[in-house]
Amino acid sequence: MTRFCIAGDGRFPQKGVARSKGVVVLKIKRHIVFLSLLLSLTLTALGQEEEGLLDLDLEQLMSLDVIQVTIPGAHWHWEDDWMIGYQYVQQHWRGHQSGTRRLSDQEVLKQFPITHERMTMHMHMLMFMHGNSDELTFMAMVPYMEMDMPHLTRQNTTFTTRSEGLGDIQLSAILPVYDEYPHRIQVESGISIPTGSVSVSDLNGRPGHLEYAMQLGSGTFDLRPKLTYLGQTDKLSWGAQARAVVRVGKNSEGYARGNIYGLTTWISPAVTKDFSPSLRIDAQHWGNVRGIDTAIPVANPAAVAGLQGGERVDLLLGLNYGAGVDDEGHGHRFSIEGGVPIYQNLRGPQLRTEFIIGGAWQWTF
Ligand SMILES: [Cu+2]
Repeated sequence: MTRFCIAGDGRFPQKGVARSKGVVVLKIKRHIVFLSLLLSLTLTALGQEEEGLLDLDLEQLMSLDVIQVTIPGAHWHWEDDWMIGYQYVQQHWRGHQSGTRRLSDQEVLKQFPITHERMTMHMHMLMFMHGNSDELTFMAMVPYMEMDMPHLTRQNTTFTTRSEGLGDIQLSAILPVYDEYPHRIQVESGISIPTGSVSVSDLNGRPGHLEYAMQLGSGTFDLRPKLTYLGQTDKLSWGAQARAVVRVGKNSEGYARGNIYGLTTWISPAVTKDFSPSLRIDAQHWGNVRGIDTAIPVANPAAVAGLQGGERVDLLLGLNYGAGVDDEGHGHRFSIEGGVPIYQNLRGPQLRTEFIIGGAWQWTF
């Protein structure tokens, strides 16, 4: 029986190739260079596609493997397959923006007694997947968060707040709804459980709760539906995913984080059987906080419920590698991905994203 694991970004046209999406810290002008490079790689791959396919028999085609490792759950598993994985994501914010306009620290300090110079988030996530049957895959994700925020006051003094701990555990069911070479479509029905704290105070003992973005979870049960399209030939994989995070009700502190609506699309030419770079664009809109946590001191913009929403488009570059993945899709996959925003529009003053970088490992057996 042929098996394969279609993963996240659907990058790999070849079985056993792990894909990674990576975004690298780049200056905006360099995006054009990378886009051109990816485009030429893609065109080359497309040009070779027809000939390449002739080299494969039907059995091989069926076992081609689409894996976008850095997009959790962008694949399904076949009956009795297991997968464990680990993903690390680091996001950096630096400086403020209001709408699309950048603000200096001094401009923010005219409105608030305190501003943030930057923020850093590290997310470590354990992933588990199991093919209950060919028609149903279960997934669980357990995140561990670490965040810090250096502050600058009008008196020109600085201090840093930190938070760390378990985030919101996510559970989902993935259902393949279409599988005709070279296209696949899957629906994911997910939920997150409010296991992450929403009453985190500063580890250094400052009074009150930390700002909304520094809390470890949403505090609400969140619906997390996704619709994923995956495409793959032996030379190229591509895909798109629509996602939403919808908060149900309000949390114990009297608010709900804004809903999130995102759309991502990617393309990944196979350079060798096991290696492929990837280019991904991710667009998202997130709403303001609904309600107010009155335990958060309103001394800086990140403490204001109405200054949390925004839109952002990120450009991400990745590298994907599959280590000894066999015909059944079993084996180890690695990927790294990094990116920068190419557009941000923020209900500000709000911290602006500077870059995102991360990596993932998945083992299917
Ligand atoms: Cu998996």
